[in-house]
Amino acid sequence: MATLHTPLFQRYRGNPILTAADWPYRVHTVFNAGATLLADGTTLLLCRAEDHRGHSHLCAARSANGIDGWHIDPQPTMLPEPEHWPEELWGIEDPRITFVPELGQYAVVYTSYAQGGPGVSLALTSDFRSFERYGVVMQPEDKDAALLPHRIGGNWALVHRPVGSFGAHIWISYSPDLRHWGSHKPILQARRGAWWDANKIGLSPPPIETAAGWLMIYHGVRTTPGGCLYRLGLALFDRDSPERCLLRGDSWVFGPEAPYECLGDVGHVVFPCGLTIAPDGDTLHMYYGGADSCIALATASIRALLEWLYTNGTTCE
Ligand code: BMA
Repeated sequence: MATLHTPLFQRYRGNPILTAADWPYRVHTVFNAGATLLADGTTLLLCRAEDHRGHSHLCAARSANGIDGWHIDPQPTMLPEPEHWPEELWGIEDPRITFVPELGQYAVVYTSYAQGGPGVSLALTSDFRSFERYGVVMQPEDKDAALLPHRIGGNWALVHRPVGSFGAHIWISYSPDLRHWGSHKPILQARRGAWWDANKIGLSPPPIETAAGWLMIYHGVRTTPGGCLYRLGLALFDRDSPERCLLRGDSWVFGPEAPYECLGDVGHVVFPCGLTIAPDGDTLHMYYGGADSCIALATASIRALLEWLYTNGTTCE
């Protein structure tokens, strides 16, 4: 029986690291930030900022150590542009960042939200100041998406979470050009019944490429009479065929416990969209939204996460 509440992730003592009170302009909340390391080692967070209409935009915060001393853009970094991109009418949310060496650019994959529901949009940037939008790459209802950093068998690969009568499971799709997507395959299913990840699952940060395969931190949602609980679990996918799930943990590895994770606009939510890996190649900094109201940091060892999966994981059906 796997251990619950393992100390695989350590919360930073100074959490939350960023809140609306830190913002140089008026916002209601900041949460669910994408993350990356820039070439000079600076940590960049692309934060979801919600205004007082309830609409979100993205704002960059930069820090030398990824912990404190954040320099936040004085104005929104990426605003919805519904005049050109109608799918962004109600905002842009939950970015995941992937550096793509072949393009020499960062891919930002985010949720665009309008009357049709949430969909997945993609933009490329080299500086997080200007963005080349590709528009909707997965039509509604779909979200929780990230691009893998290199082609797989000649095609780009996008992990995402469509929702339909078939459920809310994690899928992968492929494209020759980042615009035309196909070969859609479900890769990880929400469980049913009395499981922590019974009702919906979705990719959290972009999958981590390791020698053992793609390590995925995913969120699982359990609907309860008191509301939804968002927790995190682990799964491992084949490095050459990322649609092949190798192992999945039965228990969650991180869940809402701290006050800033339990109290806020949406309580009992931990929701990471980004992580960075330290120069040691093992220590990851996971940035997550707490209760849809702040940005917090937890650290973990990739080696320890993999060891945990080997010990506690079960093979995927
Ligand atoms: C999900 C997403 C996240 C949010 C979470 C909890 O569906 O919309 O942005 O953090 O719900 O409210």
